[in-house]
Amino acid sequence: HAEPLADGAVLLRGWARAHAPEWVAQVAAIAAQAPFRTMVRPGGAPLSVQMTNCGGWGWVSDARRYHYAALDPASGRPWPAMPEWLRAQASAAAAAAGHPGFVPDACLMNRYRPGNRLTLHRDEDEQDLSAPIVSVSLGLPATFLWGGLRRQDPVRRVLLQHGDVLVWGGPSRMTYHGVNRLADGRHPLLGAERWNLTFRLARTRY
Ligand code: MD5
Ligand code: FE
Repeated sequence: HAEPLADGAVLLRGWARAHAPEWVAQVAAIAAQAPFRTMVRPGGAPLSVQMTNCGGWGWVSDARRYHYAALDPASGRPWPAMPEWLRAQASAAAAAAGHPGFVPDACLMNRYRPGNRLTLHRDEDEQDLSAPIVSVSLGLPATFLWGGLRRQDPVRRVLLQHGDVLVWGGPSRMTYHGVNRLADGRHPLLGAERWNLTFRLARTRY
């Protein structure tokens, strides 16, 4: 059920659904150590989505910059380690999408509540842009906005549902993308929330 969306981008519909309770338990265990929090953007405006991380590196936004940090700024301690189960799932999804050998060192976790959104952006804080990103959606559905290589390019809308896995690599790695405001709703596992996990290679291994 691999659905090519563009050169290098593959949607694995429902790939994570069978093990969704395990995904939820893994994320809940991480959030118990490093809680979801509202980050601010350079300039000071808060991000709408709440975030946390696991792995050797965590993506952080603060009033000065976006960057990857080894320590959780809220606690001063390292981010929780990436559980081996999550790492293996991300590697398997990448392989199923044509990117064998992907070993992520960072997992950013986004929590959306109704009304939360992610404005159009590119993921460009990673050192090795040739590595793919594996994105896992859980809970309420969301409309993913998927543009082109330039901000002003037309945007496609793709509904991301519970258990969907998107793999972005190659020429599509640097496309502009975002998420529309989350509509109200209720999901059996997550209630009125959507969780999105993005597995990345933040630092080059060479
Ligand atoms: C989300 N998260 O649903 C999305 C899914 C983020 C983010 O955008 O930065 O946390 S990840 C979708 C994605 C990742 C990397 C590249 C591209 C899309 N892309 O080229 O379109 O919370
Ligand atoms: Fe992104």
